[in-house]
Parts: sequence; structure tokens; C-alpha cells
Amino acid sequence: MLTDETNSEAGFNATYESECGGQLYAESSTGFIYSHAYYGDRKYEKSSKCQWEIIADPESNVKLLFTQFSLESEDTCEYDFVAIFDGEKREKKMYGPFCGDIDIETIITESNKAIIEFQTDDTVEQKGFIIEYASSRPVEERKPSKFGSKRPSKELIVES
Ligand SMILES: [Ca+2]
Repeated sequence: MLTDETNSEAGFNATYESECGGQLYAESSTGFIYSHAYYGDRKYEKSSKCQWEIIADPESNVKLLFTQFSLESEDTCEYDFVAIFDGEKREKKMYGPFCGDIDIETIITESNKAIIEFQTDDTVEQKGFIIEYASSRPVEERKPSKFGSKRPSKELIVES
């Protein structure tokens, strides 16, 4: 993983170069996101900014489970943090920012897309995180199942 450590001014316009992040598809089987390539062997990188887009099929949601989480701790999580956005529009719904050593409950998006942002500053690194992701069907799905119908299959329905 390459990160650009020439970040001069902290702020929203700081530019970073990074090999991390990417676009992933959520399926019913679980996938894993690591904060960095050498998770477990090394701490995460300084001055990095990573963004993962996780997309489920249009009728599903994205389920995220933080199985490991250890970032530099700070009261308002300004130094190193993870933030989760629900859907295409960033202002729609945000979870976090998260930092420190915390237990985060499972997050299930309302849309079929989750954006995970991971940003670090230029001092103090920690172990990082592992996030499991998978697609999740909405609980209140009202569509009748084609295969779950109890109506006799040979019955003809005539609409008058
Ligand atoms: Ca840091």
C-alpha cells in the first residue's frame, strides 16, 4: 500500500494517494475488508485515506459487522477514524466517526450501498480493523414468495 506523506495542511482539501479501498459487491456469503494489507503484522499507514464502496443488488441492503476495531483514540475522532455512509448521497445518513477501541454493533444500510471511509493522520498508528460485509434482505419485505405460496398450483384465477 502506498500513501502520500506530503500532506501539507490538515483539512478537507488535503490530498492523499492510496492504493486502499475499492468497489466491492455484497452477496449472501460474507466478504472481509481489512484496514490495510498487512493487518496483524503491521499497524496501518500514516496519512492515508481509503474509501470502499460496497454495493448489494437493488432489492437488498448492506450489512456490516466490525469484528476487530482499534484506531488511535481521540474524543471527537478527528485524527484517525472510520465513517460509514448509507447510499449515494453523503448527507443522507452517516454512522460514526468511529475511533479508539470500541465495539460497534452491526450496521445495516437502508439503501443498497454503503461507503466506508478510513482516514488517518501523520502520527500514532494502531492495529486497524476488520469489517465483514454481506447483503441483507429487508425484513419487512411484502412481496409474496413465488415458492412459498400455499395456493394450489393448478387453481386458475379468473379476474372478472
Ligand atoms: Ca493517527
